[in-house]
Amino acid sequence: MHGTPENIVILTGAGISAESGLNTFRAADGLWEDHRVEDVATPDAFARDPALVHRFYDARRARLAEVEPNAAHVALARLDAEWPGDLLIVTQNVDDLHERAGARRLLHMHGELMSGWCLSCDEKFGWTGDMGEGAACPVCTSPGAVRPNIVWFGEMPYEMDRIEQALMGADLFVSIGTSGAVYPAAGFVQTARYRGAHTLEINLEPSQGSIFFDERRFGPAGVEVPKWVGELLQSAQSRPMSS
Ligand code: BV8
Repeated sequence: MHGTPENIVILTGAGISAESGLNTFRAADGLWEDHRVEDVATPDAFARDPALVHRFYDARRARLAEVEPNAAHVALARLDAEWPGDLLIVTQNVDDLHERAGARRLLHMHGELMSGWCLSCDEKFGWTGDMGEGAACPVCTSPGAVRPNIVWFGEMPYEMDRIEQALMGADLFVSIGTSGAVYPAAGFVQTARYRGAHTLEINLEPSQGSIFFDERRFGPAGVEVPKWVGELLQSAQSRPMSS
């Protein structure tokens, strides 16, 4: 059994938002909100049919108003508030449920539904409501140059330096609700292992990288994450104060 950790990195994926009512990416039929991923989540798709891609993201952004964070988001926000060491939640999700649960030490490596990016002036900004093709940039006012601030396939995820830094210093890496199908996120467990971190996977079923984890807990995030957070905070309370 490993000791009580100091510095924690937590990776989350669509599975942590499933119990809030948001669809995950890889339903049985491999479709995602009735679309093939390559038809809506690539720069080519956007160049080919911007209206379709805007409809896809506008629908998902509107859905956010109908859902709430679940017990897993709330438990991570509590851990974030109470953990004395370093802690970083790296989410692949583009929903705002971690923030709405109160998480602060958080970054969205694949962008956010509630954000836009102007291709004229390159500014990024908050966005609520539909975007559509003709949206005007709130910064440079040019019409029709605003795209979803989402990292599509083939695009570079955000804040990779900060993520690598956190992984280099972590002694505990926890992956929650992700299939381990998409890189570079799916490779973070390797970096953590290489640095000697203890690795824990919490998922409904084994992910594609399950064999790389020292410890695995299977079940719904809404049940397993609060349990894990409770145990971790309990063990931290009972350890001698680190000098
Ligand atoms: C990059 C935003 C390089 C979109 C997303 C071969 C060909 C082409 C490309 C590649 C290739 N090999 C590797 C690549 C790169 C590619 C990639 O990895 N492709 C895969 C498919 C092979 N990666 C990229 O393109 C990345 N960029 O590599 O750039 C580069 C380098 C230099 C300069 C420029 C560029 C960018 C990837 C980001 C793509 N964008 N999202 C949007 O959201 O609209 S990815 C999208 O899928 C999500 O963001 C998420 O990251 C990803 C994986 O989804 P998951 O979150 O894991 O969800 P999933 O449904 O898959 O799984 C859910 C899990 O939860 C399941 O395991 C399930 O069991 C579990 N679960 C369900 N319910 C519950 C639960 N668990 C607990 N409780 C529950 N209740």
